[in-house]
Amino acid sequence: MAEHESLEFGKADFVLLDSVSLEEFMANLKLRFEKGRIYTYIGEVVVSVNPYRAMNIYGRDTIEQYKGRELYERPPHLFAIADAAYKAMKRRNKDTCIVISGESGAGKTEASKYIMQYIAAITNPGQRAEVERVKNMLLKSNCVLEAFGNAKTKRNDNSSRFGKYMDINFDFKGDPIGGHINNYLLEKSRVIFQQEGERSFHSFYQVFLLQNGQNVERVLCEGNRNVPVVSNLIVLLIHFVPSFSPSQSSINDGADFKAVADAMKVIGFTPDEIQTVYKVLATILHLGNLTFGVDGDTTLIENSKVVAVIGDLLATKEENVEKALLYRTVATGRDVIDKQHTTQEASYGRDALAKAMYERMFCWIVGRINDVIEVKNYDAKVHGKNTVIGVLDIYGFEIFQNNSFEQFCINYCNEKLQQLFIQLVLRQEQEEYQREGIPWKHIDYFNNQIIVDLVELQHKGIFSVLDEACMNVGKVTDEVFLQGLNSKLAKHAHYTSRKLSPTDKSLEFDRDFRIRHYAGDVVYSVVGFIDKNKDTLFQDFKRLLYNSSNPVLKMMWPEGKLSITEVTKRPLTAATLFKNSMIALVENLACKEPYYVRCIKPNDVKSPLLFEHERCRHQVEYLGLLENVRVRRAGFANRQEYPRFLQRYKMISEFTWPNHDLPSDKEAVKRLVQGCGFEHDVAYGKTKVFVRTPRTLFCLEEQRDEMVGRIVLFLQKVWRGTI
Ligand code: AD9
Ligand code: MG
Repeated sequence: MAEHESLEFGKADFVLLDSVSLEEFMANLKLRFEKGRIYTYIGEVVVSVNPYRAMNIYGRDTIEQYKGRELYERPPHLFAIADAAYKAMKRRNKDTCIVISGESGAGKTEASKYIMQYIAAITNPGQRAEVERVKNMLLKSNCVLEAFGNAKTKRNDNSSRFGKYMDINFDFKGDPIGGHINNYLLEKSRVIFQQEGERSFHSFYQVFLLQNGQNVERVLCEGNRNVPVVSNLIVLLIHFVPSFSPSQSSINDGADFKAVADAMKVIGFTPDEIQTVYKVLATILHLGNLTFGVDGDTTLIENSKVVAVIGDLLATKEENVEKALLYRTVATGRDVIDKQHTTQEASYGRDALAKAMYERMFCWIVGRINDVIEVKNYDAKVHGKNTVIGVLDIYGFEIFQNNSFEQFCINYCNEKLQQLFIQLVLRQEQEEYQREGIPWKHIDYFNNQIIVDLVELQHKGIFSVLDEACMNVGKVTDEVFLQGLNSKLAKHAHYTSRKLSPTDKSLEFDRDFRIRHYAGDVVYSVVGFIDKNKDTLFQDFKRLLYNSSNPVLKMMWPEGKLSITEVTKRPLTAATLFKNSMIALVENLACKEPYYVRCIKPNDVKSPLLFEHERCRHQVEYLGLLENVRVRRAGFANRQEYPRFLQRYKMISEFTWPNHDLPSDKEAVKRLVQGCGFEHDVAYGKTKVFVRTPRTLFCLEEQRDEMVGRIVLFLQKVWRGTI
């Protein structure tokens, strides 16, 4: 229970509600939001409502208030959860993780940054230079990754278009000594196409920034101090980024550009590397302007000047670029021939190249950051185990007008995280009470495993059906994939399509299917699923980039080294890669001690004033927050095996110190607890003692500290011979 907060702000912990009902929950959430209290606990889970305004609650003074304190000593805050994860790691030498979830725009990325800032602020009291360097890198990496991996969507002006899991490694003193970032499936289709009202990745606008109201043609034609590489370009129309218009009010591309350039320098990107990044961005924009035509039987590039510019940017010959765009090298038996593309194939290749260059560059940037932040010179034998706090900030559940393969993957990822929450918070907890024989009335919740299975199950799941469709030789269409789904999933309660529900006019024949997700219904259009899953990039492009005389670019494309006859293996599909990475992520999180932040988006218009009841209620329901309160309320904050409990607290009771003569440790613990007067707050399981409220544990800790102090004093006196 959080103290130091007046009741006029509502209940700081939902566990303290007079009765657990949706109405009471919502009333408390709303009251707190309106009073500017954006955080509320459910035990150790933080529920956060996006305030959509700057809050004066993240400064140095607030950090000091939370440092080293117990969760319930201060009003609810992200800092308290960060501190709890940090303390658990330090005290018990355990890896912990903070999982931040919620839909798009709910405030996950902001939360992850505050958590990192807090950890940076409370560590390294000794001001060791190497630790300061690591902290600085970790913080600076955010700004770079956001520039290249975030974009404005309809839901969020700074929407993460990739998933991010960051490990922060600590030494035995509890100071950060390094880290590692895993990135998940960047939404690269955004490079070539954005829905109306959305933008491409911030990086494009930052680099070709629109300072002083200059428009992009002028920037690109006349050059820009910051972007010398594009100074000789002639670009009249930018197809890939049609929304290349003055910055959005909430986004300051000019200022962000400076911050990113500075961060890249601090992280250690060399001038050549930074130039190459700009060149890749410029290449992508130029690719967008390439058009193809035919002359008799020959496919040709209509605006060949652009090819010359691309050749320059990629440090390769113009004719090599042209050949890679118009031909495909194929091996037929022992012969190798150049097969000319149709205009359609050439356009496909151009788009695939643009997407792949961006994605590869993004992964390369993450790799470079990892090079710099990885743990160095740490010998566990000498310094003890190095422990980890993982912070997960991934794209939130999203529903757009038009939902495609990317939304499907993003929403599947959110299903996986919800499943993890269910397993760790709702299910395991209840199972343990039953196992231990603690009287317990089962609390029902919706288990979304059925939807996770619908997507990922071998042979039967949607990913499998998609992969099967992609394996077929000959012309495989998205409709064939949809037919496959219809035949395999006709009876599934969470799947439907127009064929299966002919009267449902919201679904188009041969195009749409609908999934009933834990967070709501989403209609996906199958258009593009096959292509995006196959994710084909002609080998010719890989060779083109590998053979560039720009060493940085070459490094990004090592597989271009292989000749056509050496490339035999069919690469894994995008769906399989994503599924495998999600399964690995969940396994990784499950073996750490988890802390949760559950973010709620109060309205769809980014208003600091509006608490849209229906929108919020829906989120509270699908996040399972009410069930969380019920389990928590009926449950126990802490549990320990009897011998361990005894070991820690035996000095506070005359019955157990220094040893007890009771028939079992369980009996001894009972005696100890009775002696302290905590009987009402404790239950005894088969192997463990369960403590209901954290306050009891806190009192036990205080008494222990006092006794340990007295014992030490006593021993000192004995040694000095004064006793
Ligand atoms: V997405 O799934 O990446 O599309 P997020 O990450 O959940 O989404 P984000 O953290 O980017 O959302 O928050 C969206 C916007 O809400 C931010 O750009 C801020 O303008 C605003 N926000 C979020 N949290 C806070 C906060 N604690 N204080 C002030 C906030 N503003
Ligand atoms: Mg985000």
